[in-house]
Formats: sequence, C-alpha cells, structure tokens
Amino acid sequence: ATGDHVPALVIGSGYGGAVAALRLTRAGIDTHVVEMGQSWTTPGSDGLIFNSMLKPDGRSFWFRTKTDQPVGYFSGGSVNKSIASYAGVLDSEAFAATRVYQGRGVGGGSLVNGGMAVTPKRSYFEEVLPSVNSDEMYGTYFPRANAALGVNAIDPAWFESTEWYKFARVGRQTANDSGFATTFVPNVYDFAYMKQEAAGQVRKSALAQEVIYGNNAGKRSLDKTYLAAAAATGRLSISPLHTVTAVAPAAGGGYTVEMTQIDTAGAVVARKTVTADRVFFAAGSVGTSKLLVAMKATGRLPDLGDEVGAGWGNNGNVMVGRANHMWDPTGGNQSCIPALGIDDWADAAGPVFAEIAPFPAGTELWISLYLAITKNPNRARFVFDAGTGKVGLNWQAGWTQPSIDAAKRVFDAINKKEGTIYRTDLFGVYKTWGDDFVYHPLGGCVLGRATDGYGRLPGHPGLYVVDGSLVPGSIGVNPFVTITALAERNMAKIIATDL
Ligand code: FAE
Repeated sequence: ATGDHVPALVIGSGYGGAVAALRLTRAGIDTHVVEMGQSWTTPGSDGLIFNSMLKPDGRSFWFRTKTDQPVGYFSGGSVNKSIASYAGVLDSEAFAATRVYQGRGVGGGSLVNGGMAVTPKRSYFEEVLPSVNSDEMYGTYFPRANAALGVNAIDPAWFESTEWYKFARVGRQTANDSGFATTFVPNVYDFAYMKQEAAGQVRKSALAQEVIYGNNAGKRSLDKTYLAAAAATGRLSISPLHTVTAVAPAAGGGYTVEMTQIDTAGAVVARKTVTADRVFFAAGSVGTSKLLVAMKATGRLPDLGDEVGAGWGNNGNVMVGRANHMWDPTGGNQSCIPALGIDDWADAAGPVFAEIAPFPAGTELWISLYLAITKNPNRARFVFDAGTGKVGLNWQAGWTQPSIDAAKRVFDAINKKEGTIYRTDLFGVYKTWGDDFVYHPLGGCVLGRATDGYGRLPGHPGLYVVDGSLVPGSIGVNPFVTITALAERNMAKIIATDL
C-alpha cells in the first residue's frame, strides 16, 4: 500500500528477480517483488491454468485481441485467431522493426520458454564478458544456477526410441548428412515426467502442445524453484499485476517506487508509491532498459550514464523452416520441449547454434523448424521520445541480415545435400526467414558499462540491475542459464559487501 517501506524491492520476477529474491531473503532481508503479470495459480473455466498452442484464448497473450504467433502463417495465410484481451502470459512487444516475446507473470520468461538450459561455451563467455572471472563462473556460479534451476538431461535411449522426438532425430540426421554436429541440450522440463506422459500415466503437457502459452505440468518454472525457495524463508512478498512506473531518490534516503495496479482486464485499480532502501531492477532486458532510460530522460535518476539504454542485441536470433521429403516424416506427435541443437559455432565465418525446434501441429507436416542463434554484431539503443513519453528501440530491419547469412551457411548446405527447400509460408506470405521477432532480448544496461562490474548503478547507491539487460546483446546459446548464473555471482558480491 502507499506509504509502505521495504528494505529491498525487486522489479520483476524472471530469472534475475528470482535469484535476487532468494539470495536476499536467505540473507535475512525482507524482500518485496513487484510483477506486472499475474500469479498463475488459478485455473480457468476449463480447469486449466494455461492453454495449449493449438487452442489459444485470452490467457495466451498480454492484452491482444488477436494472437501473434511466432510462426504466424501457413500455406499462404495468417493462422492468428481472435482472442479476448486479457492479462495473458505471453507478450509480443512491438518496436519499430522487431517484436520482442516475453513472459508476463510471476516467473517471467520461465513460464513461456522452451526450458533449454544451456551453459555457454567458456571461450565465448570470456569474449562477451571479459571483466567477469570465468574460473568463478564455471567453478561456482554456473553449477549453482544449474542446480537451483533443476536442470536435467533426456534419457538418450528413450530419445532414440520415442515417436515424440522423431522430429529431432530427422533434424539430426539431415544435419549430420551435411557434416554438422548435433548436441543434446539440457532442460528444466522434467524428462522423467515427460516419459510418464508418453506412457499415458500422467496428464500430458509438453506432449500436449503446451509451451509458449505456459505448461500445466512438468516444467520447473521459477515459481516452482527459486521463488518457492524464497517464499519458504517467510521473508518474501509478491505483488502481481503491479507495474513499476518510476523510481527516484527519496527525501529521507532510499528510493520511492511508483506503481500501477491493474485487474486482469487491464483496468487501473490503484496507483501506489512505496519507499525502499534498495531497488533491484529485474524487469528483463526490455523492461529494465525502458524504465531506466525513462528515469534518466525525465531527470528522476539524473546520474545514470549514457550507456544506459545501449548495447541491446537479439542474440542473433533468426528462425527458419525446411520442407523435408515425403520419405522423411517428422511425426504428427512432437514434444514441445526441444532436446537437440546443431552446433556449428566453430565456423568463424558465421557461427551458428541452432535449436532443432518442434512444429507441434498434431499432424504430419514434414517440416523441420530451427531457431538459430548467431553472432550478429548489430546493437540497438533504447531511446526516450519526449513527445509520447514512451521508450522505443532503434533496431533496424536490415540488421538481421548477418544472422540470415550465417544461418544460410548451415541450412543452404543441408538443403543442397538433401535436395530440399525452405518453407516460404511460415513467417509471412513468401517470407523464408523469421527475422522480425526475438526470443532472446539481451542488453540495454550492460555490465561494466552502464553499471559497475557487479550491476550497481553508478551515482545511485542502492540501485542494482540483475537481469538479462546486463548481457551485451549476445551469448551464443539460449540465455537463461547465463542470466541466472550472473545474477548469482552479482548477488553474492552485493550481499557480502553492501548489505
Ligand atoms: P524476464 O524473465 O523477462 O523477467 C522480467 C519480468 O519482469 C517479467 O515477468 C515481466 O512481466 C516483469 N516486468 C517487466 N517490466 C516490469 C515493470 N515495469 N514492473 C513490474 N514488472 C515488470 O527477464 N531462454 C533459454 O535460455 N532457453 C529457452 O529455451 C528459451 N526459450 C524461450 C522461448 C520463448 C517463447 C521466449 C519468449 C523466451 C525464451 N527464452 C529462452 C528466453 C528467456 O526466457 C529469457 O532470456 C529470460 O526469461 C530473461 O530473464 P530476465 O530475468 O532477464
């Protein structure tokens, strides 16, 4: 309520926020998390909390009247459907030349993501974040993050035999045919549960087209791991459906935090102002960057530097589909949880790490879908528009081209070898590349540039950044393990020295 005072306030409940919440509460500090999305604990009229990908409704999207599926087209037309506007779980946030997909709810991106839990290649981590001691990261913080996230590996024998991963085996075979190596990718989805799903012993989730609109079972999302552990200390409180709109120094020390509470229909219920001794920005790359850029531009946090808002990248994301031959079926039954990646990162002329993604339509389509992570050098900036009071992102349409060029080195080769072609109907009408959206926003408040070496915001003692905005635009693999491990490292330092 307005006038309340808390020792520590965390903005956002994704990976960075969940780590901050656990480490602060374990250190004995009462911590309040403010999250713009819902707490996803109450089932809808169908008895389910989340929707399958095949049956979206209001729960699927954050205030949209029509779905905006990443693979939004098929056979010459849009496959998007009308839905009720509601505080749904997946946001597709539109900027001038890209859409950024993000999770909305207690657990942030962990509610909607594919769960791929990949520790980056050490050499690339050292290239991207040279100021961070990599012995400490690979000796202590990556293992700590993997353990706390509940990362597990698929049983290789089951992988080889189950119909649910035929799509991945076909993706592996066609990659291997062209000399590309594949690697198993660990996940936070409970593979033992998935085996039980396949055996018909439990309710199907990953095997029932559940993932980007949430999983009703099987997934170790943050509400079940870090946030549950933080709650168990008795020192955690969470305000869902509250969006932080301003942070500024308070008269008597600490910071005032302004927020707006909405209901699930989007109507404003209340506006509140509280004070906090310390504020942890964990609203994600986009959320944290937008907030800090606006606070700097409006003079509320005047001492923020020019690096705030800079260094944003899309982790080189680009999606593409291939049409397999009729004799290479990918399976009508596909697990929604990816298990394999094509690893061609060693190609200096165009490094690629490509997730072999499911295309779970419930029917045979002979499609191989890939989310390629590439080394795209382009970086954008978040910019405040004084006219509208909104923060934009100056990413340009052509800036995805280096990612397409790199991905073509892999997929042109596979098509040539197999005698196959790209699907041109999945991302538009005659549009081969899914290059106008991103799953992996990174940067905007880069470690060691916009912050000090541990995420402290210079000039404003007690303000910290702990999320994906610290990572400078690229990490070469799916990012949440890195975001989590970096937050673990920074929180260990902050708790030891500042609190
Ligand atoms: P994030 O998890 O986005 O959390 C930020 C939280 O802050 C959200 O809950 C917001 O609702 C909330 N928030 C934002 N603004 C405000 C505000 N003003 N006031 C209050 N709350 C606010 O940030 N990564 C992988 O490693 N493996 C995968 O398999 C994978 N698959 C993905 C699939 C999809 C469809 C998507 C969208 C993403 C995927 N990602 C994956 C990316 C991953 O989820 C993402 O990098 C992390 O969630 C980012 O973590 P942060 O803590 O930075």
